[in-house]
Amino acid sequence: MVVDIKSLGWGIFFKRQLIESEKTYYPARISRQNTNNYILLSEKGSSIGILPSKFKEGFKGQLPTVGDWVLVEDVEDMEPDKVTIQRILERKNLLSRKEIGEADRQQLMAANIDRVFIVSGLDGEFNPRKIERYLLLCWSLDLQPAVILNKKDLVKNSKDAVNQVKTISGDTPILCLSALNKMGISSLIQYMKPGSTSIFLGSSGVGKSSLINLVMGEETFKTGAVRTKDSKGRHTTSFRELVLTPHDSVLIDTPGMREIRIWSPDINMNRFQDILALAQRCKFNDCSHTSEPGCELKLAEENGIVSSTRLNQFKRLMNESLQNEFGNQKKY
Ligand SMILES: Nc1nc2c(ncn2[C@@H]2O[C@H](COP(=O)(O)OP(=O)(O)OP(=O)(O)O)[C@@H](O)[C@H]2O)c(=O)[nH]1
Ligand SMILES: [Mg+2]
Ligand SMILES: [Zn+2]
Repeated sequence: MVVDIKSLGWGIFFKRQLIESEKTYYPARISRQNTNNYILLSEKGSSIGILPSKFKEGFKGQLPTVGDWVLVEDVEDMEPDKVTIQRILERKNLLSRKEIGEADRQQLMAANIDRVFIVSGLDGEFNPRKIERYLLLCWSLDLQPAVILNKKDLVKNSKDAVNQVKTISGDTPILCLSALNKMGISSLIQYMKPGSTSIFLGSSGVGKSSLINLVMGEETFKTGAVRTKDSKGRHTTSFRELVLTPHDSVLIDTPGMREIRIWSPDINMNRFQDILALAQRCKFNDCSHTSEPGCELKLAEENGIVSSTRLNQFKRLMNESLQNEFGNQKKY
């Protein structure tokens, strides 16, 4: 298999990082993280990447994650498809979350993402609050989301659901699809520009792998019926994996997530610059924007300049980032 590296997402941002002394290395992209090695994709096709010990003992940086570009080197006395990972190239962006169960650890999910597809079912799974949570995650990381409402075949009318999502999603594209009936798949593919990387996120059973299989034109990933009686073993996809589509773009399938927590040190408020500017004009420096006199945000809300929904989203994100700065203290 010979692969055009541009289809894998390679471009000037990464090329600029190459240096003369690393001439014998070549770039590869992390497709999958196994317990003891990585599956990589490069111009040469698929290979197995081994992490040298410099990444292990006392290593303070981050380890490679799915979507990362790494520089690798063929090692002669190794098997032909094995390479060593020498360096992680600087990332365009990083999708991570706060690990569930652990107090304060960042879990890396994927790197170098152009589009996050937030997938929800239109059936019983439909939950605007959950979609909003994913939207906040994307916005806090400056990642571009699109909402997919799948399983359209199961409902007579999807308008209400679309309208509910519209109230919380701003200018985010919303796609109503059915993986079962292959409805809307060509419009989905239009979002996957050649050389771009998209990741599918959402609860287990919403149809992430089914949709990806349709884009791939073949059964790339296992899909499965959701067991409703017990929640054990209901996850069909159990690891993140990056694949090259026949449309010269890259997709990442992920296991369904029950909960998504934002890793607060990474939060940026770019989407809420207008609200931040207004908040600076509040009468009190430590205004909580709830009931204080002279609160500019309250005023803007009353005058319809800022919608209650956006104000709420702003407060929730601020709260997440303050939790990081001041422990668990809540300001909003
Ligand atoms: N009726 C209907 N069923 C669908 C649709 N898309 C997927 N399914 C079914 O939903 C079930 C779950 O689909 P998957 O694609 O495995 O879901 P997933 O999001 O990848 O789930 P995890 O891998 O567990 O996170 C399967 O039985 C699919 O056949 C759809 O558009 N309509
Ligand atoms: Mg799956
Ligand atoms: Zn205020």
